[in-house]
Amino acid sequence: MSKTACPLDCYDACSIIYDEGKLKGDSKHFLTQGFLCPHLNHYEKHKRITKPSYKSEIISMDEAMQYLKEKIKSIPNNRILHLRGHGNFGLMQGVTDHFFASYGATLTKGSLCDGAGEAGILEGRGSNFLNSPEQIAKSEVIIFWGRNPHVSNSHYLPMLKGKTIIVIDPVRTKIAEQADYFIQIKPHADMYLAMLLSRFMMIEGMEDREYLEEFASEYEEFYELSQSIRIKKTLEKIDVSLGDIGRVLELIRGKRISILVGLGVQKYRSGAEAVRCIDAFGVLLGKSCGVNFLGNSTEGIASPFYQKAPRVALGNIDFTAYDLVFIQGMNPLAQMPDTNRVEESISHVKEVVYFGLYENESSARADLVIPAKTFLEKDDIRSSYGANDLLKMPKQYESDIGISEYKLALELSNAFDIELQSESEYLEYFESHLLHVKGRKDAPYEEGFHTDDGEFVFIDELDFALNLKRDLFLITCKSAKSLNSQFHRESHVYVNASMGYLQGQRIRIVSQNGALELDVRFDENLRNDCILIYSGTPGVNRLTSSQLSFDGFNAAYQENKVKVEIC
Ligand SMILES: Nc1nc2c(c(=O)[nH]1)N[C@H]1C(S)=C(S)[C@@H](COP(=O)(O)OP(=O)(O)OC[C@H]3O[C@@H](n4cnc5c(=O)[nH]c(N)nc54)[C@H](O)[C@@H]3O)O[C@H]1N2
Ligand SMILES: Nc1nc2c(c(=O)[nH]1)N[C@H]1C(S)=C(S)[C@@H](COP(=O)(O)OP(=O)(O)OC[C@H]3O[C@@H](n4cnc5c(=O)[nH]c(N)nc54)[C@H](O)[C@@H]3O)O[C@H]1N2
Ligand code: SF4
Ligand SMILES: [Mo]
Repeated sequence: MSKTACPLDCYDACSIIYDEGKLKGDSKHFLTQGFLCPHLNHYEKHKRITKPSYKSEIISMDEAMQYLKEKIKSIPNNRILHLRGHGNFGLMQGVTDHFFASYGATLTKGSLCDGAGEAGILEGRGSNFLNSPEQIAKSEVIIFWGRNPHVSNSHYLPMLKGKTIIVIDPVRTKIAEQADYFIQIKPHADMYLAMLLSRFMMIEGMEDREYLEEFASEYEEFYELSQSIRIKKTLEKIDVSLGDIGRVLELIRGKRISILVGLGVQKYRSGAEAVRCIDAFGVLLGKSCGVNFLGNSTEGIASPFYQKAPRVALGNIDFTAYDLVFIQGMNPLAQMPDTNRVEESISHVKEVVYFGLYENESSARADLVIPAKTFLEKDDIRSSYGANDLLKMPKQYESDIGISEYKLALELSNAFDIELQSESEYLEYFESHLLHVKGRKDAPYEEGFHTDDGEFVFIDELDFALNLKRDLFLITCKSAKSLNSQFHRESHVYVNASMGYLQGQRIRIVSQNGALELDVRFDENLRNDCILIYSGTPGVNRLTSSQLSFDGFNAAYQENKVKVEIC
C-alpha cells in the first residue's frame, strides 16, 4: 500500500492510495475524502501507445531517441519549438523545458486555459494565491460564477452542505438546479453584472469600509466607474433583472462569502477584465470573503529548470517558423483554437514529434511518436490550482513501456553537453516546499495585497462593448466523460429543443473560422441563444478563433459566434 496523487489537470488534485493494483481515494485527505472520479477509477483501462514509431513504423526506444537526437542536430536551434501541455500536472514535466531552453529552442508563453483570468487577478492583487479549501469551508455563502463543480471540481461538493449557493452561468448546470438562486446570464456579460452588483451593494452600504480604507482605498473611484453603466439598457442586454440583483444582495448581506470563479467567464478577448471586475466585487465584500479563480499552481515555487528562451504565445503559433516541433503532454491539433489554421500551419513542419500517452489527432500528424510513462511508472510531485498542498507521486511499479520526461531530457542533455542535475536532486528541491510553500496561507489577502503599495488596484476604465451580433453564442466547456481530449470524448452538439431542430438531426455549425457537422442532442438547460459543444469533441476548435485575449496571451474559445445550417 502506497500513497500517490492523481496527475490530471483538475482543481481537486486527489490523494490516492495504490493498493494491490487498485487506485483508491485517500480517506484522510481533506478534499479527496476516499473518492476518485471515473477518470481515475478506470485509468489503467484506457488504451495507450506502447511502442515508439517513425512515419507509422514501429521502432525501438533506442532508435526513437537516436532519431530525435539526429533531427535536433540537423536543424538550427532557432527552428525548434517545444510545446508542452498539462496532460500530467507533475512538476518534473518541466525538465524538458530545461533541455530545450538551454539548447536555444523556442518555448511558449500564455495559456490555452486560465491566462486571461490570471492576468486580471494579477493586475488587481499582484499575485494569484488561493484561499485554501479549509478557508472556503468556513463560508456561509458560495457563489459559483462560470464554474461547474459537478463536472470539474466534484470534491468541493461535500463542503457545500448547509451553505447558501448562488450560481451565475448561461447553462442550468446541476449546481444551478440545487442553488438557492440562479442567474442564467447571457454569455460574455459577466463584467457588467459584476459592475452592477458592486454598484448596488455600495448603494446599500454593504461594503467592508474598514478593510477597504486599509487595503483598497480607491473604492470610491471604482464606485464612480460603476455609475458610468446605464442600468436599464445594460440589464436588458445581459438578460438580468433588478430583482435578480436585489435577491443576490439579500442572500449575501452580512455573510461570509466565497466566490469560486471558473474558466467560463474568461473565454473571451476581454476575459481579464471580466475576472478583474468580479475580483473587485469580492474585495468590496471584505476581509473574510474573497474570490478564488484557478490559483497559480507554482506561485512560491521557483523553477529549478533553465527557463530563459524566446517564447511565442501558445494560442496562435505560426508553425511555419519551425522545422522541428516537439509536442509533450498535449493534443494541439484538437485543443488549440482554430484547428483549420493549426493544421495548415503545422503541415509545413518537417519533423513533428509527439511525446504522450494516447493516440489522438496530434499523434496522427506526428512523424516520430514516443510513448510516455504514466504517473504510476515514474517519480514526481504535483502542485494544484484548486488547493495549496503539494502531493508526492512516487513510482509504483517498473514498466517496459515508454520513457519518463526526466530520462528523455537526460539523454538529450548528455548528447548535447547540457548540464542536468540528478532526478533525485530536483525531486528533493520540490519536496523541500512540501511543508511550507512560501507565501501560501489559508487567507492570503487578509492583510493586504502583493502590489507595490499593498493595496488592491481597481480597474479604472471599461472599454469593451458587448458583441450583439444576432448569431448564436458557442459555449464550449468541460465534459464529465473526458478530461479535455483524453478518455471518452463527446461527439454531439447540444441545443435547446425550442430552437426547432430535431433530436439526432445532423446540422452544420459555421463560424468565421470554419465549419463542423454534428448530430443534435437536446439539452433543456441551455438558453435558446446558445449551442454547446464540449471541450474534447473532435472538430470543435474548427469553430474557434486564433485571436488572443487582450491581456494574458490566452486563447479566446468563446469569442466567435456561430450560425447553424441544415445539412
Ligand atoms: N471532467 C472534467 N474535469 C475537468 C476538465 C475536463 O475536461 N473534464 N478539465 C480541467 C481543466 S483543463 C480546467 S481548466 C478546469 C475548468 O473547469 P471549469 O472552471 O468548471 O470550466 P468550464 O467547464 O470550461 O466552464 C465552467 C462553466 O462556465 C460556464 N460558462 C460558459 N460561458 C460563460 C459565460 O460567458 N459566463 C459565465 N458566467 N459562465 C459561462 C459554462 O456553462 C460552465 O458551466 O476543469 C478541469 N477539470
Ligand atoms: N473548444 C475548447 N478547447 C479547449 C478548451 C475548451 O474548454 N474548449 N479548454 C482548453 C483548456 S482549459 C486546456 S487546459 C487545454 C487542454 O488541452 P491539452 O493540453 O491538449 O490536454 P489534453 O487534451 O488533456 O491532452 C493531454 C495529452 O497529454 C498526454 N499525457 C498524459 N499524461 C502524460 C504524461 O505523463 N507525459 C506525457 N509526455 N504526456 C502525457 C496524453 O497523451 C494527452 O493526449 O484545452 C483547451 N482547449
Ligand atoms: S477528481 Fe480530479 S484530481 Fe480527483 S481523481 Fe478525478 S481527475 Fe483526479
Ligand atoms: Mo485547463
